[in-house]
Amino acid sequence: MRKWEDIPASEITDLALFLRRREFLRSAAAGAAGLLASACGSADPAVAAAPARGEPITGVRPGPAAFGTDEPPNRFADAASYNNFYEFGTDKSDPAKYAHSLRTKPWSVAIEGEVAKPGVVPLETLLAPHPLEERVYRLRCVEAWSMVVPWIGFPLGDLLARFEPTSKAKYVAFETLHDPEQMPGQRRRVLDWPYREALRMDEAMHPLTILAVGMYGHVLPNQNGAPLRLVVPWKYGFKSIKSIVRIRLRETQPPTSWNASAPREYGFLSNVNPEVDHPRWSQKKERRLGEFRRRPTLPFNGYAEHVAGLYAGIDLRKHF
Ligand SMILES: Nc1nc2c(c(=O)[nH]1)N[C@H]1C(S)=C(S)[C@@H](COP(=O)(O)O)O[C@H]1N2
Ligand SMILES: [Mo]
Repeated sequence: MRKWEDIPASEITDLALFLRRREFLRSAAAGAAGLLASACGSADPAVAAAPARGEPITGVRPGPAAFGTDEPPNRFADAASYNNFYEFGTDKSDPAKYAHSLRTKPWSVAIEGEVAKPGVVPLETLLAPHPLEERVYRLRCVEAWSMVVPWIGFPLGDLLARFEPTSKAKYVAFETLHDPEQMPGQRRRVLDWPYREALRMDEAMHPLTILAVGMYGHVLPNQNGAPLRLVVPWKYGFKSIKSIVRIRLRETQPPTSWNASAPREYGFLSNVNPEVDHPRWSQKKERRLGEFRRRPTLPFNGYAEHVAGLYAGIDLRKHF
């Protein structure tokens, strides 16, 4: 057997992570047991239990082979317990603890603005015509961590086409639910609620852009944006808006939450770009969840062959 001091540092860090994970799982299990044992009393509902999976989704077909990746997906438990969802708090562990207060049934989405057929549509009706696909995408957060997730969803463009965008539709704006009762983080004005995001029409119609309803074969956990979220894999994670209740097609560029709150730090396009630093940190490298070694960040998060053409002739340092 190898002696402890012969193990290279890189393996020790992985081992340390592994052991800490074991410890975490054990305390989570103990927490869950405690919750059962004391029907009422001191049990802390915010105990970080292992994240639960939603209902299984069946009949999902694989997405286009060209968009696939050989990289192994992150663990479900990591993707569902390290989240940005400020409506439930600003800590990465807050959404998994608190997002249970979001009621995702019933759910409707308003489709409005520059469309021939606007309407407020129940989620079931909205989803009905769209075959679900699995799309294994990298998502790169602006805070320099990344993950690989098998999403279940369908192209946003297919949905928009049904509502018949007018010739004036140049942008698509999205809004998250605004309800401080269900989303306690909205009681603090860390952002100007509701959370808003937007895409140019050509970005929205691009086949890489999807609306997701599930991940890892199951309905999305609330903390990952149930029941309906955007996934735009070549842009920084904050463009992938969660728990969408409104989609508005517009002629002019819509305001977006992060751009409005810190325009020097977050541009409208927000394409993943290792050459353009965030004013407070570099964007050259990223850390995949569950790993310690940092890896280089790729232009357009590795999707350049599919989307670089959308930005031909645009100065991407100026339009970051
Ligand atoms: N409504 C809403 N959507 C949001 C956010 C948020 O705070 N509120 N955070 C964004 C950010 S910064 C990231 S990195 C991704 C994280 O998605 P994930 O938790 O599924 O990994 O969600 C994005 N969508
Ligand atoms: Mo992010």
